[in-house]
Amino acid sequence: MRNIKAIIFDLDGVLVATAKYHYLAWKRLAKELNIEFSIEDNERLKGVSRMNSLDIILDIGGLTLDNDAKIKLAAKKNIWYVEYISKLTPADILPGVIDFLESIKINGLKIALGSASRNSMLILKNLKLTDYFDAIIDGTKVSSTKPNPEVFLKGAFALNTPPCQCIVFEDAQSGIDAAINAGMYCIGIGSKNILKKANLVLSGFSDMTFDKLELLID
Ligand code: B16
Ligand code: MG
Repeated sequence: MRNIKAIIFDLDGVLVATAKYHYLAWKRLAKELNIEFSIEDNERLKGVSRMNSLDIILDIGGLTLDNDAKIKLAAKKNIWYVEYISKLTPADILPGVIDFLESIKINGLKIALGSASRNSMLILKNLKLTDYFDAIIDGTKVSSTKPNPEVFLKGAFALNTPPCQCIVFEDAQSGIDAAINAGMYCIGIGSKNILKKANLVLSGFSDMTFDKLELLID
C-alpha cells in the first residue's frame, strides 16, 4: 500500500464546475471575432491556460493576431468570466467534496491546490474553501502550464512532501499528464474513456472518504 501524505486538487472541474462559465465567456468573445466555437471545442480548453485557450480559439477561426491584441482579448474574456464566478457560492461546490476534504484532514494529510486558473483565489473565497488548503499553487505562481509538472511539484514542495507520496485529482488530460510527469499517483475525475492515462478514474466525490480511497489505490 502507498504511504500517501498529501492530496493535491485541481480546481476547475474537480472542486467546482466552472467549464460552463469559461465556455460562455469564450463563446461571447468568439462571436465578436466571427469564430464558430462549440461546446465540443470547449473541451479542448480544460486545464489549458488562458492565453493558450485563446490561441486554440484563434486557431479554430484561422485568425492570427499580434501579442498586444491577444492580451486585450484575453483580458476582455476574463472580465466576463469573473462576472460569472463572482456569483459562485458554497452551493456550487461539487457533491461530496466537503466530506472528502474533512476526511483527509481527519486522517492528518496535507492539502494543496494545483490549478492553472489565475482566478483560483477568488473562486476558493466564494466557495468558502480557502481554509482547507495548506498550500495554494495557481496560474499566478507558475511559469509553465500543464502538462508541465511545475504546478504539482511546487505544491508538493510547499507541503514538504515527496511527489511519490502525493495524490493528484484532475479532470483534464493535460493535468493528468502533468501529475504523471511529476511522478505522482493521479486520479481522474470524469470518464474512464477520456481520462485513459489516469491511475484510477472516479466519477466524482459522492460518498468518497479517504479510508475508502485507500482501498481503491494500488
Ligand atoms: P483562468 P484548472 C483551468 O483551471 C481551467 O480548466 C481552464 O479551462 C482555464 O483556461 C484555466 O484554468 C485558466 O483559467 O482564465 O481563470 O486563469 O482546471 O487548472 O483548475
Ligand atoms: Mg480542471
